[in-house]
Amino acid sequence: MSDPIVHILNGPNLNTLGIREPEIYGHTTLAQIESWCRAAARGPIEFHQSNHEGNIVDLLQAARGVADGVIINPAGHSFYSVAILDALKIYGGPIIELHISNIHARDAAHRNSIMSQAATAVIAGLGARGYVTALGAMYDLLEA
Ligand code: DHK
Repeated sequence: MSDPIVHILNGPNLNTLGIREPEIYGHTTLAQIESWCRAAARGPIEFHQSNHEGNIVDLLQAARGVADGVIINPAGHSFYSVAILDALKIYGGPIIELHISNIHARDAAHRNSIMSQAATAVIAGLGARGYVTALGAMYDLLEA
């Protein structure tokens, strides 16, 4: 696929990366992550962050038929949002669920993502560089 379009969506509190719990999330800001993704992009990308569940649902609905693939860090929504899970199922294309931290090694509140039911693949624990890994993996999926 030439010039694949990838949308990268970020959930609540990821706008505070760089200052929030750096021992878990590191010191990289979301703006730095976006610039890494833009530098690694092989086609158009959209990069969004919202603290509001409904906005994430709107962004997923807008991605349907437009984005060839979606990378999503649902953040705190990962563990309970049936609305976002449903929107992921409606989207219809490949989805990479991304977490900066290794959620599987965390406390009970941050361990069991319901989003994985709708994800094509899950990346967790690679830190902020996981976004660039996810973008490369998305291009691999789209070319397969
Ligand atoms: C980010 C969050 O905000 C948490 O709620 C998730 C995820 C983990 C991350 O590792 O990127 O549990």
